[in-house]
Amino acid sequence: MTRGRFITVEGGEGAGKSTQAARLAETLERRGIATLVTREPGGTRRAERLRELLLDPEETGWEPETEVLLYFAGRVENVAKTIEPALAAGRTVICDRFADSTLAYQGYGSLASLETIRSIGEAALRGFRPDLTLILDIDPKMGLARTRSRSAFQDRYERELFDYHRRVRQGFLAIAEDDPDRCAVVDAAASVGAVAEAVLARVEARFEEFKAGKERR
Ligand code: Z5A
Repeated sequence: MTRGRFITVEGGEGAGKSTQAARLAETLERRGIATLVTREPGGTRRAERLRELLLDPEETGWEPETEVLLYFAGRVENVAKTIEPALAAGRTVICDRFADSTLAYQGYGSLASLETIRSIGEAALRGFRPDLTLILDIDPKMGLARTRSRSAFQDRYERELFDYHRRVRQGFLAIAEDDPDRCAVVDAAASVGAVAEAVLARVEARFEEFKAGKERR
C-alpha cells in the first residue's frame, strides 16, 4: 500500500482555509484519491478539548511556553491517532492548520522564542512534517472582515489587535521563504473558485514531483 500524502493549509483568520480544505478534499475524492480532513487545534476527542481551552476568550495570560506546549500536546495526539493511521492506510490527509501556525501565532504574533518553538516541535514530532503546505495569504483586514461578517463571536486570537495579525501574516511569509520546497503561497484575496484553482495547481505539481521520485523526507 502506498503511503498517503500529508497536506497542511495555513494562513491568517478568514483566509479561507476550511473552505479550501473541504473543496480540495472533494476534488481529490472525485479523482479517486481517498482523503481525510482534520484540523488543529483538534482532530481527536482530547485535542478538541484542548481546543476549547486554548480558544476560550476568558483564558488570557498564558505563559508563552505553556501555550506552545498545549498546541504541541494536541498535535502529537492528532498525528498519532488520526493523521499517521490515515497516511499509513494510503489516504491523503489535509490538515486545517498545523505546526506552522504555532510558529506564526505564538512565535511571530505573541513573540515566544522561535528557537524554543522549533526545538519543542522537533522533540514532539520527531521529524514528521507535511509533504506540502499551502499558505493562504490575505491582508488581515480582509480576513477579519470575512470572519466578522460570518459570526459576532470572536475567539481569543480574533480579539487581538491588527498589529498582532500583521506580525502573524509576516510570520507565515517568512516560513514560506525559509522552506520554499515545502511551502506554496497562494493569494487568498481572490474568489473562492480562483483560490481553489490555484490550490489545486500547487497540489498537482507536488503530486507530479512525487511521481517523478523527488521524495523530500
Ligand atoms: N492557533 C494558534 O494560535 N496556534 C496554533 O498552533 C494553531 C492555532 C494550530 C483557531 O484556528 C485559532 O487557533 C486561530 C489561531 C490559533 N486563530 N483564530 N481565530 P481556526 O483555524 O479554527 O480559526 P480561524 O483561522 O479563525 O478559522 P476561520 O475563521 O474559520 O478561517 P478560515 O478557515 O481561514 O476561513 P473559512 O472558514 O474558510 O472562511 C471564513 C469566511 O470567509 C466564511 O464565511 C467563508 O464563506 C468566507 N470565505 C472563504 N473564502 C472566501 C473567498 N475567497 N472570498 C470571499 N469569502 C470567502
